[in-house]
Amino acid sequence: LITSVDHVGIAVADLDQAIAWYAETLGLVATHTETNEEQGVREAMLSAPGDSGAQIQLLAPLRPDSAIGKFLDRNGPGIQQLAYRVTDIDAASAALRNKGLRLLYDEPRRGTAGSRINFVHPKDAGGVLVELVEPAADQAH
Ligand code: CMX
Repeated sequence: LITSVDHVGIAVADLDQAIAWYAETLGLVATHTETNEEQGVREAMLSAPGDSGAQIQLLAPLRPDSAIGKFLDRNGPGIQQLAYRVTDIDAASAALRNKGLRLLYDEPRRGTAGSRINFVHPKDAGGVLVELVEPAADQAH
């Protein structure tokens, strides 16, 4: 059901500072930025120039009581999630539920660039917050 690693999500306090650090230090380019009110984040997707593989997602909180706000409070900046790409998130969610894993949402919600997302609770996935991403039809590659 999983086709690839889609992205690794990193919590940051200041999105613009982090984008600049990744560009100047590692040469990664921000290909997409957006605000997701429901998730309480401002986010950016970064890639190495010309690379169509897994991306780095920088996540900055819109509010202190958001998932990223709480993560920063507890841990400081760092890796917050690992996201796997799936072709059918409804089937993937059902398969994992059948194995006894807790999915955080009853139904997928809206993620980056119109994708559909859900999460496996980190306590059911070896301490890793696992995101499932079904890209929007026009974004799949
Ligand atoms: N990675 C690994 N473990 C984590 C974690 C993370 N990101 N976040 C919390 N935990 C651990 C905590 O350390 C804690 O462990 P202990 O009990 O051993 O101390 C436990 O999980 C807490 O679990 P909880 O009380 O059920 O939940 P929290 O209030 O800490 O929230 C979570 C955690 C995953 C439910 C919440 O962050 C969430 O709903 N995440 C999904 C949404 C999200 O992350 N959105 C931002 C990204 C948006 C996007 O990708 O587009």
